[in-house]
Amino acid sequence: PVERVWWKEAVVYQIYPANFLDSNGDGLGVDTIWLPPIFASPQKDMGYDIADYRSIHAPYGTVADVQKLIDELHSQQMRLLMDLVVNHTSDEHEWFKESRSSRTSAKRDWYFWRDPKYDEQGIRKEPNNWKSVFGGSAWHFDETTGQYYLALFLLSQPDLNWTNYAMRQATYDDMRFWLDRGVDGFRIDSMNLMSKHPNLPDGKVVTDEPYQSGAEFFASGPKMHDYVREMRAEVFDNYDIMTVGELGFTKDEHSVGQYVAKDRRELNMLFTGDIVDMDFGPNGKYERSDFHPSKIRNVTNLWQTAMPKLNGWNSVYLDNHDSGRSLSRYASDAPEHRAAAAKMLATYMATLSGTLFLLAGQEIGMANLGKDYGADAYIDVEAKNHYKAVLKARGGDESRVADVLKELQLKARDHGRLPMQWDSSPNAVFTTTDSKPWMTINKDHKEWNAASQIDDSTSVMAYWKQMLALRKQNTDILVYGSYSPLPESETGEVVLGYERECHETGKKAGVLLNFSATQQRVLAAKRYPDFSVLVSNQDPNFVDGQITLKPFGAIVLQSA
Ligand code: ISL
Repeated sequence: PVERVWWKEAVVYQIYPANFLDSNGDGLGVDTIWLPPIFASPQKDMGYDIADYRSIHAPYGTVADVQKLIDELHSQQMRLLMDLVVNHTSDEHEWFKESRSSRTSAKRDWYFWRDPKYDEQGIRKEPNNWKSVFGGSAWHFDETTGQYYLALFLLSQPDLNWTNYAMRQATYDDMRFWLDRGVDGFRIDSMNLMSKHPNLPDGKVVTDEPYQSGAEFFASGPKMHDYVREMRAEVFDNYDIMTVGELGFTKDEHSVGQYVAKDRRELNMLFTGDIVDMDFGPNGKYERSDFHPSKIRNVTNLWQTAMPKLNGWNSVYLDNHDSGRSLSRYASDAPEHRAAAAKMLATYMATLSGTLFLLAGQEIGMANLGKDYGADAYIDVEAKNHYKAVLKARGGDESRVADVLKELQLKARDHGRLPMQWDSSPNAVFTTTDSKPWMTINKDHKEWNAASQIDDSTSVMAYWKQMLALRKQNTDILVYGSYSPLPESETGEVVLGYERECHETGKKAGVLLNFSATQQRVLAAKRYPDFSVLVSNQDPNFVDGQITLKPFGAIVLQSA
């Protein structure tokens, strides 16, 4: 049997700090809050560029305010998860300022500094061909000392050199600073980029662009597991906390197992990212690739079946601040389907094994910005850089980048960062000022908002509450139970079906989810002659051993 722990049963609610307001106590049934970085930062990457890990970005408050938040959450048996961004800092961090000041600085080696290379014409070149995640070279020349520094994200986010022992110790001290104040765990940003290949070799040339990914030399490098284990032994093990690593680039079963297999004493769980990448192209996020329900079937079956074998634990999520809303990408935000589709996705999440992570707004069916928003609505660096680069490559002609805008309308990080839609008032109550809010407020908030759903028993929010309550009541089946996929021959191509079973009691739940906008007949009903309907987003129809699922219909059946 699987060991029971609080963090396995947790329902985490991710709040985007720049977007939220406050809560008035109407419970959704979540018990843990994840706050992406709220620390002192120039905000070039919405706080993922930290200038001081021990102070708070002034507009958000102070360390004392966070202490109050922690204490209040604890007094309500809730918990706080923070972002731990230690692959890189801001260039305004004292460590970097000192490191950059001279070649002999005591902190020089805390970051990656390398001499330039020169081509045959004597022209200065970067130390290698690695490309930044946000475009351009990952190396930046610093006039002060005549060397380049490495920054895999923005040039203002220099990468920390984890081979340096003193840097690691200083970072562990920063972690203890928050854990000693009662923080209940960390989501570890860009976790597997901390160990790079010691020689920083050129990445394999796969495109005709000047810079190449290079990920094979900076993701899950040779020392990665030593660092995670050290972090765990020196810091994490002294507290009762949860740890979630964000895993980029390497996400095969074997590599994943190495981080989460219980006996390896590394992390509790991971975000492998493949669930948010299902409509990315092979050469990049903004390349066209249609979502098909077979993709979610494959990813779900893969990790739900693999994790128990690996003796690890799953994270269950569909949305985060780095992508478009799952509702718009994998289901439907068309007016006639939106509520059913949001409920179907809620059914999916709440009936899988793992720790749940909801992005604020999912519970009211928030969607992407509509197709009537132009490129100027997108303000995140990733979207902007990509748009500008393609526009430039196509001669600056706006009429030739319609395909790029189409991809942004699906996947830009901005959608995951839309201000919370509290009500139908002009600024959705998110802000009371008359000045322009920092970020577009989706005009669909007039109809899709919390206020209109809170007392409506048929709303998406009411359905989420029901699903989360159901999950709590059936922890033995839905959190800890085994997972078996239903064969496609019984569900059809576009319906995802699986069974969950409690190890101790043998009690079962059958889940059927229609990921299409058309009605589907499902043969799997034959399995369930004496099952009852536990929950559904439609009136279930049983006819001759078949179930008819309406567009985006969802049914959970339960054995007696
Ligand atoms: O956002 C992405 C794709 O659109 C990812 O490649 C992302 O950059 C990567 O998963 C790392 O993300 C994390 O670190 C970044 C930050 O911008 C992201 O918001 C954060 O989730 C740099 O700190």
